[in-house]
Amino acid sequence: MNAYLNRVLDDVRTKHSNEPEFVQTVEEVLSSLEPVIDQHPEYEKVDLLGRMVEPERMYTFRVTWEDDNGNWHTNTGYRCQFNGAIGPYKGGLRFQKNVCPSIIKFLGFEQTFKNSLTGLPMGGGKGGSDFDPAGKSDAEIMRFCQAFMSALYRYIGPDVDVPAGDMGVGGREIGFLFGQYRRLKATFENGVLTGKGLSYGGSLIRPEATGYGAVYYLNEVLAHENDSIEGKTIACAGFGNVTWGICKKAAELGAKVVTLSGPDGYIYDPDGVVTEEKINYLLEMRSSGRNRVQDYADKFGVKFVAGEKPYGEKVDIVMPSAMQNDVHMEQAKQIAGNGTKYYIEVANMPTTNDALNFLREQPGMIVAPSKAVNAGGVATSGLEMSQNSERLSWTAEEVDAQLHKIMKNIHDMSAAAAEKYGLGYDLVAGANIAGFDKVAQAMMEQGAF
Ligand code: 2IT
Repeated sequence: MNAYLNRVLDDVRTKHSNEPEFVQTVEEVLSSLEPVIDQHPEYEKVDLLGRMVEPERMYTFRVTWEDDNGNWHTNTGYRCQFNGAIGPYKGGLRFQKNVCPSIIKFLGFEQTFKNSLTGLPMGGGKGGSDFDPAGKSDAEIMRFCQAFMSALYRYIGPDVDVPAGDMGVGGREIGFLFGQYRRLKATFENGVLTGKGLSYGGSLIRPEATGYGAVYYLNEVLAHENDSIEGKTIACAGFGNVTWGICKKAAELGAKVVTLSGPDGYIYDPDGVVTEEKINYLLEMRSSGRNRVQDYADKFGVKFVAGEKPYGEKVDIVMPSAMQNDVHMEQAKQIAGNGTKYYIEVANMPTTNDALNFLREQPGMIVAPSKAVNAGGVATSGLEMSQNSERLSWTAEEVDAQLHKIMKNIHDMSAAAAEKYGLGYDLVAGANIAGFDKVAQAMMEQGAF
């Protein structure tokens, strides 16, 4: 690798040795950029990469809340405003026990490139808290969200930073967060958050968007291979909002998702998660707060495998849609051994770097990166922001048509960027290069920041 890239990477490894997820994503992205850096010696002069791996700013704040028994708890809240060169910071909030600076920064870094790929004017940001939503009552969730927003509201705004949901933050939480923002600011600035309910400025299709977008992207890959989605079997992981959207769109197009997973294990449903009853049951499992995928197996009488991941099942397409680093070398070898042709990442950074490189080297296997595949979620958040600023709402058909166009464009731009640098049909490198190009250009034109 080029000397400047190596220097930046070494600095990141040293400086962030206690932040493994952040180092991992920087290594993954920078490893694609060599041909670009070689062609742009001016980037080294202004230390463009050194700037890109340093968040513009990052807030850490105390969040104190009271549980239903009158006991008080203290959590840490974060908001990382990673890169604002092409638009207001934009990205989700994650509420999960393991949230820490490394996870927030890896997500913020990924988000910068992802948002750039959408073609919409959104910078990269991410936030959240080490609050564990499991087993909390609605009233506890409300009090936590209010306390969280009481600290966050001064750092965000429709033209400043626009948070949304991520793991542990859905429509219910966004409602409470927006209510508190409105109370504190005494203005109706609904463009400050996305993923809102329809009654106060949410967008149709936003709940479905990440999953639908992933399937639209998959369809572009299949078309490139003169293949079709009809009759294909898909292994998904997780059973959250994203997996739900994939099941729905895949079923509509004649494919079937045959696996789901949870912290307790995975299920295999040979008939597929295809009926309305099964697909809706995912929402029930989520809102029950039990966080168990075995409930699906019990209800529909299918196989449940305790403590295992679904990647050993033989399928046509693997779409890891649960969380970061779900697929290690062991799972990657199973996937390759099964002769799976399409490895379509969905969750943010679901694959360790060694596993990802292994899969990319498999002859005939096509690997698509999460920052491109899951970008339909944030893209539709961008469409929600447009509707809020226009003070009107688009129909589901209008939003879906835009989403579809954006996903096709992301695929085509990534393929073209890889092609331009002689890398062939390399969607991983192509997404990194295409996402980087726009942010780099904006930073260069804006001078030192
Ligand atoms: O990872 C992501 O792109 C999200 N959690 C959605 C972010 C957004 O602003 O809609």
